[in-house]
Amino acid sequence: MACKRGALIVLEGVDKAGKTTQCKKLVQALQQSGRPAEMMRFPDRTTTIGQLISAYLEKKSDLEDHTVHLLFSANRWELVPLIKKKLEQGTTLVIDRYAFSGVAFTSAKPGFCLDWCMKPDVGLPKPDLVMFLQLSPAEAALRGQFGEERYETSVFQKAVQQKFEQLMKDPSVNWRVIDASQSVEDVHENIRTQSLNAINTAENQQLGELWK
Ligand code: NYM
Repeated sequence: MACKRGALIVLEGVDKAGKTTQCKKLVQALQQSGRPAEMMRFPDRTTTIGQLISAYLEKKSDLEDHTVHLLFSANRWELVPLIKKKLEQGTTLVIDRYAFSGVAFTSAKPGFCLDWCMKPDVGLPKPDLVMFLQLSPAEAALRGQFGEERYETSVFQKAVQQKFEQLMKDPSVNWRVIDASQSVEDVHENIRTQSLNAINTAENQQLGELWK
């Protein structure tokens, strides 16, 4: 490898936990300290597959549940060449949601098991660090109404939270639980410290394959 690789860092959590705000702040802080960093998000609604997903989330179209699950996964796979290229070039990627959201949201629907939901994402680039922004449903409710998109109800979000808790029991993934009820700055400081450790460790490690 010509230069030290960047780290793959993922932020996960239920809706309203502050993932997007924290991803942006982390990328800014890394860049300001001279470390190349970029943000990505899933779903990436800009691609052709992403546009199908976006229409589904906005309730402008209906898709069969297995089908949309596979589209969310395909949306990650289509970005894998870019992810690998950036990491090889030494850029740290901070990603707002990844395969864990994919599994947690679909498996919260009736008739889906965790195992089936994980299969399409087996072998994706494995994150060096996954931070789960923990926020109770009561605290999430204090942050205002849920939006208008599909899945944005407190009942469904509670089911999603339980699925994330099951996924976090997997020791093959480097999970950190972050208390998202603190102030934006305190949460940021925690995330920044964890990320700097992950970046240092990743430099000397090969990129892994998720759930393999
Ligand atoms: N979502 C996100 C899924 O159902 N499966 C996935 O694989 C991913 C990445 O899409 N409610 C859901 C979670 C969110 C919604 O995300 C859109 P965002 O971060 O609000 O754009």
